[in-house]
Parts: sequence; structure tokens; C-alpha cells
Amino acid sequence: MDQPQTRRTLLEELLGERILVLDGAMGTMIQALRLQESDYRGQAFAEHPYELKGCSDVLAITQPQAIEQIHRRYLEAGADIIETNTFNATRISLAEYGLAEHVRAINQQAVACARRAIETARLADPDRPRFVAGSIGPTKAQLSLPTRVEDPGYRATSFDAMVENYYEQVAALVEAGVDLLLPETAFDTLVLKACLFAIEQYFSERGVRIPVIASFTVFQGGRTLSQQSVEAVLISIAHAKPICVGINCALGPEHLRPYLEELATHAPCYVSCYPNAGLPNALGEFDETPEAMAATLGEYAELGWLNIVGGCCGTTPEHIRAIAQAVRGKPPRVPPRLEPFTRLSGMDPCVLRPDSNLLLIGERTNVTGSRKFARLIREGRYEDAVQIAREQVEAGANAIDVNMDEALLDGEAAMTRFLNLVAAEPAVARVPIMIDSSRFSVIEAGLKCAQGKCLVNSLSLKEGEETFLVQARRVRRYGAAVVVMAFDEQGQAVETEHKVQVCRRAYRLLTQQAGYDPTDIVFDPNILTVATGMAEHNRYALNFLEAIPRIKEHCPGAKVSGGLSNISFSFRSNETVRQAMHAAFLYHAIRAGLDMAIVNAGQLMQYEDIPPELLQHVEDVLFDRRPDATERLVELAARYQGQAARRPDTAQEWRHTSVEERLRYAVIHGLAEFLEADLAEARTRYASCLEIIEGPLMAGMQVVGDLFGQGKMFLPQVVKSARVMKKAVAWLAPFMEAEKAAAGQAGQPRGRILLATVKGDVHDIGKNIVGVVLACNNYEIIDLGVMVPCEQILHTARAEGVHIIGLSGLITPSLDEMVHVAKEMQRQGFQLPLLIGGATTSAKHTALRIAPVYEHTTVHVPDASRSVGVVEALLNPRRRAEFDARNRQEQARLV
Ligand code: B12
Repeated sequence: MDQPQTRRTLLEELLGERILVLDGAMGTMIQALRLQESDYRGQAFAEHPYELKGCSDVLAITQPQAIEQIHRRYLEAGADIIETNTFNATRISLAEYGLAEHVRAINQQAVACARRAIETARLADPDRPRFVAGSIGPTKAQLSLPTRVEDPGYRATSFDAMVENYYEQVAALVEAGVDLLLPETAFDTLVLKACLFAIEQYFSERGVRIPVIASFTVFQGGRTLSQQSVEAVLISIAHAKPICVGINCALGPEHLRPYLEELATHAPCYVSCYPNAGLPNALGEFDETPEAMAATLGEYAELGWLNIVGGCCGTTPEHIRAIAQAVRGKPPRVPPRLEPFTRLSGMDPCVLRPDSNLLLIGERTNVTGSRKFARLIREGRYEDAVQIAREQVEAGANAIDVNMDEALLDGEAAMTRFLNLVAAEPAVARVPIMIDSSRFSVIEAGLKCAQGKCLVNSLSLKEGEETFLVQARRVRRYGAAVVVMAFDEQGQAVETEHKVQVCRRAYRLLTQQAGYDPTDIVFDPNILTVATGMAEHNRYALNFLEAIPRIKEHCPGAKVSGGLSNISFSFRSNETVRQAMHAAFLYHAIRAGLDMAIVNAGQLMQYEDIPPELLQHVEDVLFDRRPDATERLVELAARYQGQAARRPDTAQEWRHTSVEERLRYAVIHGLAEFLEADLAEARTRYASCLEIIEGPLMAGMQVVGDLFGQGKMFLPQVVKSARVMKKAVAWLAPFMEAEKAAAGQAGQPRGRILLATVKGDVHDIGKNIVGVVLACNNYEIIDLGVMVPCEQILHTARAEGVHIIGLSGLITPSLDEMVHVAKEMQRQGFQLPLLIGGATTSAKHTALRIAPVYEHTTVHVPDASRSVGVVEALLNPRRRAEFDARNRQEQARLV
């Protein structure tokens, strides 16, 4: 056999040239042999004290010819890669049969069976390379999922135990001579991460490295059992740099379509797919025929989604033969180059794009920052403490910072318990976690509990390069991104120059010696307290602001973060001044390039709301604009002492403005108090409720959007605005109904319209308005809500016999998702008109990207009022053709 390096190169070359074929099911083939207990035992285990029937792995020792024969049949059928019969050959799984001590022997013999089969095949056809993949199953272990209903924080095993379990098998497989490793059927990403951790540990200890394929399982809905989406899984395991990532098992090929497409779109490496032969029937058997399976997989190859293809449960050499035939000659998928964005994950992906707003990291789950949280943890009330995390996320935090650094706490245990509970709370677990501790052991404890890609807060050069690098490499092995504090052997960096210099040094070490991708590095150049009365602190804010662009210039790809509340520590008891300082400082820091901040997500003030005099005093301090800045702010602060943090001077002034202005103000500031009175007044002035929505209410939302975009307003505040907007629409809806009745439009529905905000997008205000408006015009609305996957939209459209599909989307990725839905409509032979709406969609994008992939009517609708006219025209058989022609003409003009 060639050296591993040669085999690796050969495999890589082949993957670039053609789609490689993996074998099919081993278990199905073994079952067909109808082996009895005595066959399983063979001579070697004749006296074994446990029943062995059903232990497929032991057959490598007791029935090696049978296993070799199965491999041979798959090779004859056209497999380029065969998997060893070792799916359950780890200590944990074999222990069920009393075979825990035979891990090495079973794996060795299994590899030998596969190698012999390959040798036979080579003699018959020497020119065709073939590979042995060491199969590594998921075991029954769950690390992200609770194993006891009554205690969601309980886990029957640990990350460390899983690493140990896998390490032993990995060592046995590699030493027996597999060409690649294939952890497969992963249903809990944390278990998969433990396996990848063990693999990396083995590789780095032994100085060998063979390719790894990581394959996981998704269920209907496109998530793993531990509820991660396909993209989130990819992000969580990217650090292991697998040569290929795949989906296998669970569903038949047809059901995997959207998830394979998602994988093919996002995976920067090769992609594999080896589904079951359909879904199991009532008897648990798989009946998809080789032809049917080959046809679907052949189509996926045609679509450019595949690099490796094969079969899982229920497939046989006949399936593999048909699949090999179906993909023969079809070009392999070319992995896309991923944009260099920072990517994190919880159950969902969290991608920092250039147009992303500041990433808010909730600070309340920190025992040193929140008295309430600290008390709950101290009292052992962990489930109540999880509620604090939940509140932060509901208030708009995009991630949560978890810190258990208190002298009297067992930090490791507290971190473990809390994160295990968080994992069982989907409302929190969907966001990434920032594991925050000054003790590395606590950080590691946290990393062992998170299936997603975390941020570690923080490492530093405080104890020198050696410790820094050891810790950094370790963090990378867990697959986390790292926050580096600007701290070195000399101490905390306070001067701009020192901050930049420490960050540059850390960047060099991380990228050149610890294998970090720059996008996995975040710098925290220390937000330090200003207005302390000590002159040497006067430039602290300025130093931070100056450091940001310089760090980003010298450390391309890295991000900058900071803990906001430090800045205002000198005004501890004065909430208004603190909030004003936070809002002003954040505003300037974002303009300087700040990417993320640790904040109290529920308590952010708007920059625009800072009373002008206070703002000036605050900015004098932040920019060190005058020597007496601190005294002046202290003096002014006395006026705000004890007040709630809100625009004090104008608190009631806005009530004296016009009704339009009041409604706009209410939306912008998220104030619902006077909403009904103002809406009632507006109704007396406007001809229709829709005009109120599209007039002052929308005007308010527009401002919210602008302020949000400029970093003057933050997500929690936008959430409040959104609530007010929704409340206003809900209040107006019955009056719109009445307007309809008065106009004599009530009666039989005029058509059935499906509305949905596309997958990945939570914005629904616009869609809801469109729904209300159309309902008021006598159309029946089926509203599927937000984050709706394509399959659900199209399935419902068919099942409910709708006449029009309307998609809403407000963020950039939604545009691609809309293109995807349109493509699927085309593929599935839909003929319904497709409406596209929501800010960020445009007539141009619709004309350029969406309409060309769907041959039937595709219309961009800029606002709700226009939706009525469009729908009327489309459902009127006499007007439809003319409308369609005009729409096409207009689209032709735009492209
Ligand atoms: C409110 C809001 C939110 C709320 C949404 C609450 C909710 N339940 O909807 C919250 C706070 C949750 C939110 C979250 C986020 N948001 Co936001 N959000 C907004 C904001 C300020 C207003 C949107 C809105 O409701 N407008 C009012 C409605 C009525 O207008 P509309 O949707 O355009 O709808 C009208 C028409 O377009 C049309 N229409 C809409 N849909 C449809 C559908 C059909 C079929 C038809 C016919 C017509 C139609 O009719 C409607 C009425 O006339 C916008 C800013 C903006 N300018 O839009 C940002 C904005 C859309 N959000 C943005 C971002 C970045 C985010 C976040 C990623 C922020 C973050 N860091 O987490 C998350 C996204 C999470 C996700 N995965 O979706 C960006 C998007 C940038 C981009 N290009 O990607 C925007 C543009 C803000 C900005 N300037 O940066 N957001």
C-alpha cells in the first residue's frame, strides 16, 4: 500500500475529477445473511458470557469472509470507497455486548477485511484506485440533548468520556491502515465535535494526518436531532477542516433535496450524500428501488451538488451499481469559496456580514455583572437563571455572555450545569454563546457543553506567548472563535499604541502559529472607565476609538469587541447618565468599526434621544474635549439623579405635536401608551386605515430602519418599535373590516393567497399588513408565518389549492432564498403567480434574479396598498394576460 500522504493526494485529485462512489449499507447486507447466535460467536467468542446476535462489528473477527464478501460485492458494483464494518466498534457501544476490551481487535480485523477485498479488486482492475474509510458511528450518547425528562440539565455521559471513547477507535482504525476516517450519522453535533476533537488529538500526537469526512443526519425540517440547521452544523465543525461534509441516513434521497442543496451551497469543502433507500415502511424496511434512488441522486449530480455519493440503510450492491451508473460522467461539484465572514452558531447560524449591524452580546448572565443572576446561581436556581438568558435574547441579544467567576462558586460545575440547561431551551440555544471566564479550566468546561461555535472570552498575552499559544490551540480544537484582550506581560494596554501593538502581536501568533483563520479572532482593546477624576483616564474612551480602525487595518479579517458598561462606571448610581454615555460611546465606536459589544440588551438608549446638553457634556468627556469635562458632567449629572433613563426634557412635549408626528414618534420610540387615542384621532382625519398605516406609521418605521442602519438605534429598541407597529395594525384591522363591509365588498372570498416570510428571516410586519389588507378585500389568506422553509410553502400551496404565493423577506440572504423558492416552483411544475415583497427586495432584483428562474408570472410589489390591484389583476382571467405582459415588459426594461 502507498504512504498515507500519497493516498491523500490521490483521493484529492480524484475528487477534483469526478464524483466518487461510496458503498451501501453494511447492516442490511448482514441481516440478509440471517446469521444465528452461533455464527456471531464463531470460535473466538464461543464461550462469551453475553448474547452476541445483532453485534455486527464482532463479525469482523468471527465471520471475516462474510464481511469481506460484502465489501467485494460493493466494489464490483462500482464503489470507489468502502466503509469498514466498525459503525459500533467503540468501547461505549461494544460494552453492551460485553466486548469493550475488544475495540482494537475488532477495528483491526474490520480494516483487514476491507483491505483484502480491495486487494482482490485491484488484481482484477489495477488502474482503478479504491479507498477504505473507517466508519465511526454516533453511539447512543447525547451531549446536547437531555436524557432525563425531569432534569433537562442532566447528561448521562460527558464530552471527555466521548473523546476517550473515540480516540481508542480512531487509533485502532488509523493504525490498521484506513485511508480516511468517516464519523457518520451524527445526530448531535456536540458528539460529532467530541469525535473530531479525538481525531485531531490523535493526529497531532502521532504526527499523521489522513482525510476526514464528517457526515450527519437531518430530519424532516432540515435539522439534526439536537436541532441545528445544516449551515449551523457546518459552522460548528469547520475548524476540523474535513475534506468532505455529508448528509446520510434518516431520510430517503427525495426528502433530502432541500438540505443537500443547503449543504452544497454553504460547504467550502467537498460534499457527500448517502441516503437511506427511502423512509422505512411499516415493517421498518426500506423499499426505494435502485432505479428510483439512482434517478434522484443522478439529478442531484446534474445540479452540481455532489462529490461523493452512496447509500445508507436499506441500500444494496444493486443500488450502488445503479447510482454509480447514474453519476458516471457527470462533473463533480466545485466547492464555493466562502466569503471571509466571521461565523458563529447556536442552533442557527450567526454570520457577521459587512452589512450586519452591531452584534449585541447579552451581559446579564454574568455573576459579576448581574446581582440577580449571581443570586440565582448561588441559590442553585439554575432554571430561573436560564430565564435571564431568555429575556436577553427576547430583548434582542444576538449572543449571550456566560460568566461564573465568583470566588465561592465551583466555576466548572456552574458553567457546565448552566450551559446544559441552556441547550435544552431553544429560545436561548438558537444563539451563539460567549464563554467568559478568567480561568481557562472554566472556559474548557463551557466548551465541552456547546454544540455551536462559541466565542471564548478571553485569552491574553498576560502570561506570555507560550501559555497564550497553548490555550489558543486548545480553543481552536474545540472549534470556537476567540476574544483576545489587549493585555500583555506589561499589563493592560491603555494607550492606543500599546493596544494596537498587543493585538498585532496576538494576531501574528494566532494566524501563524496556532492555525487560526483571521475571521475567528476578535480583539477586545479594553473599554476603560472615564470621568474618574484622574487626569490619566481622560483619554481612555478616545484611545479605544482610535485603536479600532488601526487594529482592523493591521489585522485583516479580525473583529473588534468591547464590554460597554465599563465606560460609565463612575456614574454607577445615575442610570440616565450611564445610558447616555453608552449610547454615545457605542455610536462613535460603531462608526470607528466596532463589530460587537457586551451590553445589557434590554436597556439601551437611542443616540437621538440623549438630551442635547447631556450629549454635549458626555461627548466632551468621551473625546477629552476640555480639561473640565468631567466636573461639568458630574455637575449636570446631578440633575438626572434618580430619573429613569428616558428623554427627560421632552418626555411629554411630543404629545403636543400633530397626530402624524405623534404616531411616528410612538413607533420610533416604541411607546404604546397613547397609541389607541392617537389612532382613533387619525381615523377621523384619514379616508382609510390603510392610509394611516402607509402614512405616519410607515414613516416611523422608515426612521427606525435608518437609525438602526446608522448605529444610532439597536435591536432591542427596534423590537419595541416593531411591537408598537404590530399593535397599531392589530387595532386598525377591525376598522378595515368595517370599511370593507361599508364598501359592500363582503361576501365570498375572491381567491386564496398564501403568504410567508422566507426561511432565515423573522420580519413579518410588512407581510402581516399585506395579509390584513388583502383579507379586507375579501381574499382568503393562509399565512404561514416567518422562517418558513421552501418545502413547507410549496407543500401548503398544493395542499390548500392556493391561487397566488406571496413571499416576504427583509434581509439580504432572503433574496437568495426567494430565488430558491422560485427555482423549486419551476422544477415542481407550479404555474401560480408569485409575488415578491419586503424592504431589500426590489423590482430590479426580481427582474434580474427571480423572474428568470420561474417562467410564470413573478411580480415585485413595493407596498401593501398595491398588492390589492396586483392580486385583482392576476385573478381576473380577462386582465391577467395583459397585466402579465406589462409586468414582463417592465422587467425586460430593468435587466
Ligand atoms: C422591525 C425590524 C426588525 C424587527 C422585526 C420584527 C418583526 N416582527 O417583523 C427585529 C428587531 C426582530 C429585526 C431583526 C433583524 N433585523 Co431588522 N429591521 C426592522 C426594520 C427597522 C423595519 C422593518 C419593517 O417592519 N418595516 C415596516 C414594514 C411595513 O415594511 P416592509 O416589511 O417593507 O413591508 C411593506 C412592503 O415591503 C410590502 N411587503 C412586505 N412583504 C411583502 C410580501 C408580499 C407578498 C407583498 C405583496 C408585499 C410585501 O408591504 C409592506 C407594507 O407596505 C428594518 C428597516 C427597514 N428599512 O426596513 C430593519 C432591517 C430589515 N433589519 C435588518 C437586520 C440586519 C436585522 C437583523 C439581522 C439584525 C441583527 N443583527 O440581528 C435581524 C434579522 C433577524 C432575521 N434572521 O431575520 C436590516 C436588513 C439589512 C439587510 N440588507 O440585510 C434592516 C434593513 C435594517 C438596517 N438598515 O440595517 N428587525
